[in-house]
This record gives sequence, C-alpha cells and structure tokens, in this order.
Amino acid sequence: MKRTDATVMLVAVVLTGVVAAWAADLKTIQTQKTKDAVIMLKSESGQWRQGPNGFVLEFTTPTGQPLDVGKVTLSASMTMPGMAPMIAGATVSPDKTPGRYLGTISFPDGGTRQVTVAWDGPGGKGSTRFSVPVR
Ligand SMILES: [Cu+2]
Repeated sequence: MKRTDATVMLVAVVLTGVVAAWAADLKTIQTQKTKDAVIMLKSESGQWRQGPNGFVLEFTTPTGQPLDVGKVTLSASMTMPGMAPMIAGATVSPDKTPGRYLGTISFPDGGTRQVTVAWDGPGGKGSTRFSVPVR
C-alpha cells in the first residue's frame, strides 16, 4: 500500500465518523425519487467539494417509511473535453438505522458529476442517476 493510499483511507475513516456523529445536522445535497423509493443524499455542508467527502444516503418508501435496500453502490463520473470520463467510486456501508448508509468519496477536481446510485436487496434492485456539482 502506498503512503497516499493509507492517507486517503485514514481520511475516509475519520470522515465517516464525523458524518455519523453529526447526523442530526446534515443538509440535503439531492433528493431523488423513483417509482419505489425516495433517495436522499446528505452531508454536513450540503455540498461536495474537491478532495475527500463524507456523505449519507437515506432510502425511504414514497410514503416516508425507512427502506432497507440491501447492498448500495455510488459512482460519480465527469466528462471532460478531450479526455476519458473521470470516474470515482464511493465506499458505502450500511449504518445501524435501516435504510441509512454512510459513504466516502474523493474528487481530484471540481465540476459537475453524473452520479449513479444502485441498490440490490430483499425488496428488489434499482438504480437512479442525477447530477451533483463538486465545488
Ligand atoms: Cu474532471
């Protein structure tokens, strides 16, 4: 493991802890609705920024009941002129609260990301796409 990898991992662990501790004060970055689910992406600042970011994903039914969606992934891609798309994958793990997931993701630069959230659980599979600015 390179030293930079270890640093990124340490930052990710610390950020996850910070997000967990400040759960009550989270601001919504994006709310996305599908036929079966409402997905909310939240963070402490309500924004994604260049560098490492902690976030929370919350899944509910359309009527607001917590929705356990099993395994969740989040990836973000940015198209830049003359370059292959920049793709960043998040680390996502379930919180103790059903339907709640804690994640970390790191962005090397600013710009709008096309975000894909996918899930696969007892209630079925699904995915949704939306864009999020990285400032
Ligand atoms: Cu880029």
